[in-house]
Amino acid sequence: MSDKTILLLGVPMDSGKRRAGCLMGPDAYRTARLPDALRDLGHRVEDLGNVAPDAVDLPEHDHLFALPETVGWTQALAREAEAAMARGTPIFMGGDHALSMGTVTGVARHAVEAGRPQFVLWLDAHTDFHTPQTTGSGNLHGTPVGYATGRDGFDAFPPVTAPVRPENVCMIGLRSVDAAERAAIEGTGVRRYDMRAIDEDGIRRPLAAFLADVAQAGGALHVSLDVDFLDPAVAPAVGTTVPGGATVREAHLVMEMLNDSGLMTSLDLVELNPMLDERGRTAQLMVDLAASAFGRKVFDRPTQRMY
Ligand code: 6HN
Ligand code: MN
Ligand code: MN
Ligand code: MN
Repeated sequence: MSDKTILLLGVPMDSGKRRAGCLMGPDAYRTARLPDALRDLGHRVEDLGNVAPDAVDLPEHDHLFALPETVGWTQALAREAEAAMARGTPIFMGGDHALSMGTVTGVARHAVEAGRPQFVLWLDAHTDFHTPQTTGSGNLHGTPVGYATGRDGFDAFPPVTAPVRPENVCMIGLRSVDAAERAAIEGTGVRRYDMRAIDEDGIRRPLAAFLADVAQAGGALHVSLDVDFLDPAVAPAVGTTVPGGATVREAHLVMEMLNDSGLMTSLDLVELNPMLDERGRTAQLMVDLAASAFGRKVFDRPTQRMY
């Protein structure tokens, strides 16, 4: 039993794409008893309620969906995320993946002030590496990694004062990458493991190597878990399903290794769309995965794994 202070922040954000429903995510996590699951593990849990977007004075954009609202969320979330880091381990209950524009840049600001490098583990079918110029869909949930790593073209958004080094980003679960994203990401040091890599070598090895680097650097580690990281057969409640995703056990192993490592400093749970769920099974699976990340296990392991 450990005794972390976990801060739950609801982010009822739906502006990152056209299909509505993610705004119900925070209440689905509460209904699926995420707070109790974490308390049962011995942690102090504070539900800080829901964040609201700042009002910003910007016109709507022809191509980008809900740009002003997304900028307002980014500004508010960066502030809330930075503040939460001083008090505990925040879990951002989304909300769509555009929320990570705010959460990642906010936690990175805190890390830089504390003199620690920020690392990001991106668990997703997608790289979300677009910019407002390259996105074909105009859906800004496809851009948060581009923004947080300091790519050009986000002029309408708050300036990124603490960009995350691409070398410090590790993506696992990839299986749907647009041509413009692929071209851009191939020139960077972003570590990317597609599903073929997982099929061939398993999920443990790349994650262990990344965690070893985070530990060695004394880094802060933000984890962003997109529901579509999981196979749609086990996690149907997401608008961007892509077949061939992670299994229930692969996902739990990632979370269990994160807990063993003691390295995770903040967590996003994103893209849950309760409108698309089946009897709450996806919400429940996400709660169970979060519980694994905070210490739920079947049996204790006699020795800590070496990273
Ligand atoms: N997500 N690459 C596609 C787009 O519209 O830019 C899909 C983005 C998915 C976003 O995974 O959070
Ligand atoms: Mn995503
Ligand atoms: Mn600060
Ligand atoms: Mn995705």
